[in-house]
Order: sequence, then C-alpha cells, then structure tokens
Amino acid sequence: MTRSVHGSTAIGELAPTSTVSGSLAEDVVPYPAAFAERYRAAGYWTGQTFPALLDRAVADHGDRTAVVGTGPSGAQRWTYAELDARARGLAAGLAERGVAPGDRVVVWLPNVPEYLETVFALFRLGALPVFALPAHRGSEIRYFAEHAEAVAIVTVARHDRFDHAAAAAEVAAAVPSVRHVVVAGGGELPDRAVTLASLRRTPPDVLPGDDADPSSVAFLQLSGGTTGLPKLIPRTHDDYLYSVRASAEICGLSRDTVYLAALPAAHNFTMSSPGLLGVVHAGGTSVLAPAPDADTCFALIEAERVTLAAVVPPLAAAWVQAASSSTRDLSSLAMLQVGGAKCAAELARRIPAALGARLQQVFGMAEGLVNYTRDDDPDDVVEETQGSPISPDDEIRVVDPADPDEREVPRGEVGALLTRGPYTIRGYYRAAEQNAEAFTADGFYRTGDLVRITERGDIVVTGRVKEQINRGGEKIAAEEVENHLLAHPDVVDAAIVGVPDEFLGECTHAYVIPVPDRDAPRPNALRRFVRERGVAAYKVPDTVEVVDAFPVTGVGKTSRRALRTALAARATSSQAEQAEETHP
Ligand code: AMP
Ligand code: DBH
Repeated sequence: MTRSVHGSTAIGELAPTSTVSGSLAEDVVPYPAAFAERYRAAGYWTGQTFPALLDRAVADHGDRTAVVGTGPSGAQRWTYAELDARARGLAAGLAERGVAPGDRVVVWLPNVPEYLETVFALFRLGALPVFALPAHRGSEIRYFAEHAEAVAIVTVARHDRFDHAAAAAEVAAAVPSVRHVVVAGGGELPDRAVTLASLRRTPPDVLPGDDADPSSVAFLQLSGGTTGLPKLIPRTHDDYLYSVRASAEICGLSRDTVYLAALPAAHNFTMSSPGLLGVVHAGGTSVLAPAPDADTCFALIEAERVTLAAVVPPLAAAWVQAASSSTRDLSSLAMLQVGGAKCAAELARRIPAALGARLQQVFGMAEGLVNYTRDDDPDDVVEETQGSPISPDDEIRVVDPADPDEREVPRGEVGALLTRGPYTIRGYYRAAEQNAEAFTADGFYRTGDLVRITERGDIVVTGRVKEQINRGGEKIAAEEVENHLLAHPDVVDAAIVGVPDEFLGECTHAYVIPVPDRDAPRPNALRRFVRERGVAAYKVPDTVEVVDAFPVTGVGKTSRRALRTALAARATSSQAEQAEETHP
C-alpha cells in the first residue's frame, strides 16, 4: 500500500490537509494529491529524506573528505563519517535539552563547518532549520524566531565585528518560545547560552528524524520578499531532494567534485543548486570560504583544487578583474556558476578567458524553480540567457502583467513569469493572506520576474513586476525598509526605489518626507537610524533624499515607478552633463 500523504485534496484546492506531519499542518499548503502522485510516478519524488541522504554518503564515501573550512576552533577537515558522527552527537545533545521533532531552530551561522554539522543534526532530530543569513541582525532574527515559534537559535560568538551570540541572547529574552542559544565556538558567552561542543552526547543508534515522512516539511528557507517582512518557505524532503539530485546531474557532479561555497551557506543557491547538498549526494568535497573576495577564494581554489564555485554577478566581475593580476593557480576550476541576479552578457563573455572556467548561468528562487544553462549549450545561449528549468514537469507561464485574467503573451514576448512544478512551493509558511497574492487559484507561483522565452526554449530575465530591489543578488523588499524609516519620529513618509548601479546592478535610494515645521533629519542620520534598528547592512539605503512630496498614482498610492523614472531621467541628464564637460 502506498502511504496516504496528501489525503483527498483536489487539484487546485488550497485547504491544508491533516497529512503534513505534526504541528505544521495548518501552516503549510500541501501539494494536491493528484500532483503528488504524478511526481512520484514520474520518479521525481523518491521518498528519500535528508538523514537518508547522509546515510548514503557515509555508506558509499565514508572515508572521503566531506567538508573543509575554518570554524571558531580553527581549520577543520571532516570525512563523511566524521560529519555524521558529529551531527548525531549534537542531535543527541539537543534532544536531551528537549528539542523535539517538528520544532523550529533558527540557524544563524556564517560559512563554518559547524553549519553542516548543525543542519544534519537538526535533520537527524526531525527538527526544522530556519535558515537565516549571517548578514541578518536582531530585528530579522527576532522576526524569524517569533513567526516560526523557534525553540532555539544556533549561532557563533563574534563574526564580522558583530556579536552574534549577544544578539541571539537578546532575541531569546524577548521571544518566549526560544529556550536555547547554542554557540559554535567558545569565548565569553551571554547568559543562557551554551557552546555547541558542550552539547555533544553519545547518540543512540536511531534518532527521531531517521524515519521522517518524506512528504513532510524538512526546513524553512527565506524569501527575499516583497512585503513588510520576509516570508518563510516550507520545503519538503521529497521536493527539495529531487531538485538537489537533478541539479547534481545537470552540473555533472561526482565524488571528484570540489565545491567552493563562496556565498553564504544558507543561501538557497549555495545549498541546493547543486551546492552543498548536491555535493553530499555525489560524495564530493565542500570547501567553505570564510569570505567571498578574490584573495580568500583564489587561495582556497589553489590549495584545495576546487573544481566548481558559485557566485553572484558583482562577485564574478570582481574575480574576473582580480584574475588578471593574480599569481594563484586556478587551473582546477572547471565551472563558475553565476546567479542570484542578472549576469550581463559582456561579463558572461569575459569569464571563460579570465578564469579558465566554463560559465553556467543559474536563475533560481528559494520558492522552487531553478534554471540552468547546460554544458552542451552553444556559447550565445550560455552568455545571453538564464537557461531552462531543471524538470520536464516545471510548468512555465509567461503572462501579460496588466491583464487581470493573466492570459499568456505570444511566445518570445516579455511577460510575468508564473510557475508550478515538482519542487515549487504551493504557499508560504503561515501566510494565508500573502499566499492569495503570490499564488494563482490553480497553484502557480507568481515569481514577480519579467521574462521572455527564446525560440530554443531558454529563459531571458528582462526585469520584474515585484516591489523588490536586487542589490547584487541580495534581495530587498522596499516595504520592509520603508517601515524602518517610518519608525523615525521626524519622518512622515518614505519610499525606496532601486537605481541602476554599474557594480551591483542596482542600489537603493530612499525618498523621505519629513514632518513639517521641524528640522529635516539628515540623510546620514537616517541611514544610521535604520542600521541601529538591527537590520542587515545591505538593506540600509545607499542614498537618502529628503523631499516635500512623492508622485502618486491615480488611486493616490505612492508611485515608485514615477520615482524611478524621475531618478533615471536625472541620472541620464547628469551623465549627459558630464559627457559635455569631458567632450566639449
Ligand atoms: P528569492 O525569491 O528571494 O529566492 O529570490 C529569487 C529571485 O532572484 C528571482 O525571482 C529573481 O528575481 C532573482 N534571480 C535569481 N537568479 C537570477 C538570475 N540568474 N538572473 C536574474 N534574476 C535572478
Ligand atoms: O537568487 C536566488 O534565490 C537563487 C539563485 C540561484 C536561488 O534560490 C537558486 C539559484 O537556487
């Protein structure tokens, strides 16, 4: 008998069923039964779980190096067997502290080997990691902890001149569900925090996560978001591991792969496209870069004979530049993946010669759909498109964004991208209201991206319809930053827009309307105000301008489009002025 995982839910019906395990049932929109059956029948969903993924790596490659990196206790190099032993030991210690299957745990770690230890410990326990980025600060961590009712936060002491442990302890004091702060590494710990090492116990042979339901949610990933606060993305074992295995195959991973994690480990790109988990699937080695700069990463590529690395476009540009004067041996690097934001064709063309590596463009999203250019694609496709989907069952619709009925545009024309498929979520976590906007009635995710499809079937990203700024691959929801500015007592209104930037692709500009008859706040003071509210540095507006009024739309809403147009016009005219100065 097959396991009845999605009960009798009809296609398109969004009501959750009781079949998603544990307390998550009301919080998650499951795949409708007919789709789940189809994805199983097609062989995409195999019933594999995260603990089983590691089991297989240990069985097949136990003595091979799984992870290389520098953690709080120095340089580390662990085999698959060692990684698993650590993860089991930590799982046992967390269980002893009362962390139970289904519990949510915020993982707030930089690129240290303990990241993998922690993530697999939580999988072994059946607890759900909530993936925060190292750049996040107190206000974001607090929101994740509150929204997911997390029971613990796992972090480091000081990193990047910031005391993560102290910030985590503050969140724990403010959020009643958070009972534990676990710190990888030693040093002075805040009250209530314990070290990760002190938790390790002799594990039992079987841990609760070892028989997890493969259709249940395994973790919560973050969305860059378009609304006031980032949304949490529930991913199941079945759907995510399908995307990982298929990505590993598309990218030709093997046990000889040495993958450099240059971007944050918790980023969906680094984790799964094919990323750290693809490497575990293939039995290869992951090298965790403590920082993404060319000096750090080129040294690691040389020392570890790295074959594959993944970066965002501004980083690719910096590496291309640095390569011309670097004496490092980069000859092992066979492929550089570029994704997270649009890679300009000029940059794409320079990569192979500058780095001696093939380029792969990757257009993905934590919600699901991932597109790759393929190894046998012609050069112009690799340079000028963002590739094609992983799965034959990724459904793509390109629709007229102005049409309330969302009718498809003719092939080749630009439209808004909607998608549905075997590893794309059907809804955000605990977000009924946002789900009504972000998903169609028949379960397509509205990506917010503007794309066109080439004759050959490749996707070209041309822009977006969502209120989000892509600052070199780091996504910023305009509304979230506006809300921080609005908290300032001298501000009556604020609007954030993206402005073109040569290096980052886009940076942020804030328009602020001050309270009348008071001294207008200074731009730098407003930037500091936002930073001191405890948000990731990349969200602090790059520039701030105090104005009397915004343009408004017909219905009286602030028109970000009009603000962008005004800003673009000003940039063009000032460039024209500069051009006149240099070429009279
Ligand atoms: P998130 O939903 O926060 O995971 O961010 C995913 C978004 O990043 C996509 O919807 C795109 O807007 C953007 N993105 C990712 N990769 C690319 C790429 N290669 N080219 C253009 N945009 C990209
Ligand atoms: O930007 C992204 O979110 C992203 C980019 C490349 C992603 O989630 C992915 C690959 O899986």
